Amino acid sequence: MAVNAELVDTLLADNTAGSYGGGIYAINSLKSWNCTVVNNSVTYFGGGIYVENGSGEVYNGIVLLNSSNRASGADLEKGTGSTLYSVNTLTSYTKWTQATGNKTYSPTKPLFTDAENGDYSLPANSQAVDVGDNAYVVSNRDITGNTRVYNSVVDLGAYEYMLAPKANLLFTAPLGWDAGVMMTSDASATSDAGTYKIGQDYYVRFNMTNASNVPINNSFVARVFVDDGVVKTYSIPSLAADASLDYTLNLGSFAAGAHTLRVTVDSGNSVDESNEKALKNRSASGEDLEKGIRAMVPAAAGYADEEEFAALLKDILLRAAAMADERRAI
Ligand SMILES: [Ca+2]
Repeated sequence: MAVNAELVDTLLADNTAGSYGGGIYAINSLKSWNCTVVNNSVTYFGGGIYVENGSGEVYNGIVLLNSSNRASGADLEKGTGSTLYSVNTLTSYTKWTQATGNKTYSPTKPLFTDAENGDYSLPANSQAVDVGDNAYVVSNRDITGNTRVYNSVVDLGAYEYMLAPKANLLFTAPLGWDAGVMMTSDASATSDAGTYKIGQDYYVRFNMTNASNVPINNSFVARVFVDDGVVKTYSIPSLAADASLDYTLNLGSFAAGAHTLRVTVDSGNSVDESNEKALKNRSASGEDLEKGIRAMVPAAAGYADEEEFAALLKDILLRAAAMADERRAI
């Protein structure tokens, strides 16, 4: 019982009262946003809600299946001089002073997950999902702490339906790194090497993150490929929510020429990821979460790097030109 009540994201269910208001008894005014008032009972007035002497306002609510010993008093009732307003509320009540966008309860359509056992959350196919009015959303969380609003339109009642969250595997840059996957000739480097040298060891460093609040409890593998051959397979038994793993692998030295490095994770589809489809579509094979890096090793063995090689070429050409000039002079 309250003199003036304001309720948000509240479940009032399975209560009983004597004379007034099985779920809510407001002596003066009542304002409620996203409240579920169900299966309450009263002996006389207002099985769900009773507003005695003021205005009762119900926004995006569910008010139904309440009962009274008096047939007319099941869901809502008001005292003389009180008013009852509702916006986008799922109810069987029809005597509102003013109602906008109310939804008619259908007992043959799904509504709650398991009302018999006290679970008044909403299944995906509930008649209360995505039918509210976002103009009357006053909280960014529902009764369980889930996001309000999910899927663009607010649901009715205390619970917002949302798909079960999934794990989300990503290559992410660790603190201080400039990429989630990089190739370098320095095992301690934090950025991709700009120049590659003959006869030098190369390292691949990568970091994968479970960028979700759902732990991965099944094992999966990450593989490193050089020129499409597997050079290392990492078996990862699990990955906690928000957890990251860093790997550094010495690939040894490369022969002169172009080489392709590829790192994949979960190519066996053992993790059900929320972003899997998007990442798969981006990948070359259509199957792996992957990131490819092309490493160019200078073609002329014996010269330290591309810049040195280019300078040498320029020098050779200048000398050749000078020799040609000398010959013409003779
Ligand atoms: Ca929704």
